[in-house]
Amino acid sequence: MEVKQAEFIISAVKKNQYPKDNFKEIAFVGRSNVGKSSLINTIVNRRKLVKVSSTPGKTRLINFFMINKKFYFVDLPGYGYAKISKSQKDSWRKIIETYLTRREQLKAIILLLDSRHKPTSDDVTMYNWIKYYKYNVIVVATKIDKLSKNQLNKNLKIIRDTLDLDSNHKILTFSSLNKFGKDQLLNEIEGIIEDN
Ligand SMILES: Nc1nc2c(ncn2[C@@H]2O[C@H](COP(=O)(O)OP(=O)(O)OP(=O)(O)O)[C@@H](O)[C@H]2O)c(=O)[nH]1
Ligand SMILES: [Mg+2]
Repeated sequence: MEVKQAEFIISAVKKNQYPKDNFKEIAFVGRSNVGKSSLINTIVNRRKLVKVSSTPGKTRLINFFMINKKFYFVDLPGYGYAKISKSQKDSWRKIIETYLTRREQLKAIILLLDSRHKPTSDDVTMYNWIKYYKYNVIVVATKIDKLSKNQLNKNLKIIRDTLDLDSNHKILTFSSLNKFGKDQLLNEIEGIIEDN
C-alpha cells in the first residue's frame, strides 16, 4: 500500500467529537516520546502532518487523520510521562480508555515500543488490555537506528519475553530516521484493512 493522501480531520477528547462517518480506524499507542507522531509522518510521507517535539507529552488529544480517503489513522496521547500531575494522568487515561473501549470501527492497534528499552509496566498493561478487548495488534519496535544489529536482537528478545508474546507473533522494527520498516508496516496495515 502507498499513502497517496493524508489529511488532518479533527482533534477530539470526548466521544461526541470523534468523526461520525464509519470509516475503519487504525490507532497508534505507546508511551510518550516513543516516536508515534514521527512514525505516522514517515509512513504517510509527510514531514509535518503530525506535530513532533522534543518535549514529551505533546500529543494531548486524539488526532484523526484521513488516509487515501479510505480509513483513519488515529494518534493517541502517549502514556507514562513522569513529569505530569496525577489529575493530568487520570484525564489522559480516561481519554485513551474512552476511545479504546468497544470502538467498533477500530480494526487494529499499533503498539509502539522503544527498541532501546525493556517494556515498562505501562507497556505491558497496554498490551494486555489490547488483548483483553481482542483487537488486532501490531507490535513495532521504534528508533532502531540507535542500536547495533546485535543489541537490537537482544532487545527484541527482551521485548518478546516481557510482553509474553506468542512465538508466532511478529515484532516489526522501525526507524523514522531512515524509514526502515515503512513498507512492511504499511503492508500489515493494508492486510488488516482488507480483511476486516
Ligand atoms: N533517532 C530516532 N529518533 C526518533 C525516531 N522517532 C522519533 N524520534 C525522536 O523522538 C522524539 C519523540 O518523537 P515523537 O514522534 O514526537 O514521539 P511521540 O510518541 O509522538 O510523543 P508524544 O506525542 O509525547 O506521545 C523526537 O525528538 C523525535 O525526533 C527514530 O526512529 N529515530
Ligand atoms: Mg506525538
